Amino acid sequence: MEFITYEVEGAVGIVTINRPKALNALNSQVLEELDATFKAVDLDTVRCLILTGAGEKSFVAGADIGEMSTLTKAEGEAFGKKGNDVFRMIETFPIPVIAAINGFALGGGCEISMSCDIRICSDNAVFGQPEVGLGITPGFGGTQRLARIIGVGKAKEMIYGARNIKADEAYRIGLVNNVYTLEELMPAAKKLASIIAANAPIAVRNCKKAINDGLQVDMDQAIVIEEKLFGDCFETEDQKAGMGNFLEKDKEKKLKVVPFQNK
Ligand code: DAK
Repeated sequence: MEFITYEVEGAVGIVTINRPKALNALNSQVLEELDATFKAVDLDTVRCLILTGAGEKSFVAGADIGEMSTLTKAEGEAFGKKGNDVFRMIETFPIPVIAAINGFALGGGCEISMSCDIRICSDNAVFGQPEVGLGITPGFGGTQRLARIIGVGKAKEMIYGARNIKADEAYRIGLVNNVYTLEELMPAAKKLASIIAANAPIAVRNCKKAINDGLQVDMDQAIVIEEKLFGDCFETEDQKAGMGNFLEKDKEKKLKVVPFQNK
């Protein structure tokens, strides 16, 4: 791997896009390495991932403009598909992914953060979809995910106007869950990831699936999705241990930690 580093701390995996000379811009190689990194995550031991960028200036400054500038229509579609496949893989990844946004999150950078489950950022972060200023539409799901996260009106204002926003506004409109200083960002991300990782892993996975899948369908179908995923939990040791501990009034006992087993 030239542009991605991956470290594991306990049950938390940290994926870092490491191309700081280009502000971690996403070229084809970065996308391919991201794909390979996620596919290699050991899901028996890792329960939550953090995605961040190297350096103190940029999370991801977008898709690589140099690489995109010479694309033909067919190549543009292929590049878009490559990105979309990776972003969708992150969005539907079995375990939660936290974006720790340490600076610029523009274009594809804003888009990859929106493929993650939860976004937190440093106070120097800048978000935006500058594509219309470059003569293109957002191509990695920006038109779709931004509207779903912050609402249609705000998303249209940002996208049509190519208007960047700072961390405080991103927090105000719900694009990020919290803002930290740059020094506090990774410790906060790790703390959040550890809290998630300490909970029953199958239940957490099923929550992610229920929320994501349920949002794609109407409420009648959504609650059926939830019912099935809820039912699945009753085949797990965590459900028996978790409820047993409550009934035994043993508040000190932690949930029994069992390695996740695919059904
Ligand atoms: N691509 C390639 N290189 C980039 C880059 C990018 N997006 N952003 C920055 N760099 C490089 C710069 O070229 C520079 O390289 P050197 O000149 O040193 O070799 C280095 O990073 C440092 O950047 P600056 O010198 O510009 O640093 P500043 O602090 O002055 O400015 C900046 C920081 C983030 C404001 C500025 O770099 C900037 O405006 N960057 C571009 C931001 C941007 O427009 N991002 C959106 C890209 S468009 C699609 C698929 C995908 C997409 C669209 C369609 N389909 C297939 C339909 C996605 C589109 C995008 O993401």
